[in-house]
Amino acid sequence: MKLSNYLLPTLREVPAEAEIDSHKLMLRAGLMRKLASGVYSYLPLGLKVLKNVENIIREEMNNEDAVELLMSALLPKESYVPSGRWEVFGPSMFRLKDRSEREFCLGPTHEEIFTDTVKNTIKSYKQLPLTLYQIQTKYRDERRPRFGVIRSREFVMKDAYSFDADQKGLDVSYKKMYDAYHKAFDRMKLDYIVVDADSGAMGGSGSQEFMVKSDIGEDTIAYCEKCGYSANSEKAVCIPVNRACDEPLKDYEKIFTPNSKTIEELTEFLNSSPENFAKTLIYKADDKLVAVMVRGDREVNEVKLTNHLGCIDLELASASDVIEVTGAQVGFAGPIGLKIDVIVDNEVASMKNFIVGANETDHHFINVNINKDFTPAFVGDFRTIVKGDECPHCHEGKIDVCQGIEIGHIFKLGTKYSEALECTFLDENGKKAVPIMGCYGIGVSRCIAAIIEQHHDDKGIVWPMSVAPFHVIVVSANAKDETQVKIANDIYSELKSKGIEVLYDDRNERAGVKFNDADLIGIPLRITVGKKAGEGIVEFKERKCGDVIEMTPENAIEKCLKLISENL
Ligand code: 9G3
Repeated sequence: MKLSNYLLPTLREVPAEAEIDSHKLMLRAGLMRKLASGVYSYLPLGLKVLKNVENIIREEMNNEDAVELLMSALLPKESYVPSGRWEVFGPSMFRLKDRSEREFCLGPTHEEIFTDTVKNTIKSYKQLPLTLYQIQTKYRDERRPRFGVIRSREFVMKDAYSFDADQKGLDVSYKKMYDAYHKAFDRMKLDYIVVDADSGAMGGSGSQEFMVKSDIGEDTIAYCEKCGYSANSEKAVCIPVNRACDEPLKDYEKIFTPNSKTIEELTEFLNSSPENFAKTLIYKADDKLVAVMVRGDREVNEVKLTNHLGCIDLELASASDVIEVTGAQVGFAGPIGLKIDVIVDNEVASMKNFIVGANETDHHFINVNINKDFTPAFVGDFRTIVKGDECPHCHEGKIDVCQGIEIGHIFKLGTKYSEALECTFLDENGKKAVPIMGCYGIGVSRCIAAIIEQHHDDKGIVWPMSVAPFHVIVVSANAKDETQVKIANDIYSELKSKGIEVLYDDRNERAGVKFNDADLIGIPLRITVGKKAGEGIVEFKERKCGDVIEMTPENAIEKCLKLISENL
């Protein structure tokens, strides 16, 4: 490809909204352009990378006997009604009507569609196991799109769905997908870890996330260096720190705590510490108010709470709701005298003589004790794991945490969707049975951003050979020098004839501009045809190490072929 008739609008500066390196670089290197909030157009270079990432995934999926198809992205409401998800997804689902007022959505995920397809095509156990997949654009109206394609409202996903006759079969299908993901992400040169994850509304018997370690990752990963345990902090089990001193239980008493709304203000006023305080947060679960108590220095884990309550929507109650249910301003809620359920974290259940809000503005109770002074509706693990916690797996190591970007998520679904859609097959005894399902997602466009996050420097992107939009860039230092242009053209043609993806920067630009652009767009190998071209000397440079080596054009071509075949 010759740059003089390509579309590569590189930028020096990017909009301030681009906060993270990959977002800035995808704009600066001319891979994409924003069309609307969370909506991006792929320009030629970005599309080439997208296709390379897709093909790696496609090869590894096919390698594990998965079968590719392509479903519609325009889906009728009727498809989502049997599973109840037409309502569940609420404002996140893009909904529209056709000219006859029939309701549709832009597909956010396709469990129902694939299950319905299998329902209408698979009749016998002999046709199982079957894993189907697609690589397709998904639509989710994210409340807060950010970080470019990492959290966009339109994105490319590989979504696969496995159908087995029994649990054992699912375990085999799941393991095949697990292996395919490892191979695909390894080929993309991603540094990732697999963590136990929450299955959330998906149900099923468990799921795992493939997380790319990154400080800008929205997910928090809890891991144990000692035993290798790793889990999304949404799911990680917390071992309660029992400070159960054997001091005698005292009687609680009300104290005046003017304007001590926050833990800091309260502990300072009472000259105490957060561990002696149990905070009470009022939540609205769907349309029911519930109180949740965790130790003063802990955070409520809303995923664990949602799973326990089985609610669809969970959010902190509004100030007016809090005032109504506690009779006090926000910041003074407590368990004593509340008319709503009080759910208590395990740690609070072992605390003695602790401090709680008095459900009266500017007042707290001290020396409160669970079961003596209030009865919880439920006691369980409702806090979020923190660095330094005891490892819930080996109970010897200490938990550490890091941030991650989720690039893959695989689920053992079970029969939730096959039952909901009455998808059946005849088993070997001729009896009707329901397929056991798994589902497996990869954020394809998100992988591009993750690769850039992990493969860039201060000059720009440093593409791994396996996903690079071009393997070699040929630069003629002076487009007006006939000798240089001829030699550059010959090298370009020779590489092309050998099937190499080569970009020829034949623009009438200063050499410096060309070198900066070559570094910015991150092509792995560069051949510069400059002053010494007439002497049969060109410059060879690998993007990732930066050394410039002089050699003959023939040797430069040989070196490219060798490095490409070694690194693909
Ligand atoms: C929706 C909307 C948002 C969603 C979903 C559906 C997340 C939704 C979970 C999954 C599970 C798996 C198949 C591939 C692997 C992941 N956000 N999820 O289902 F309608 Cl608006 O997507 N789906």
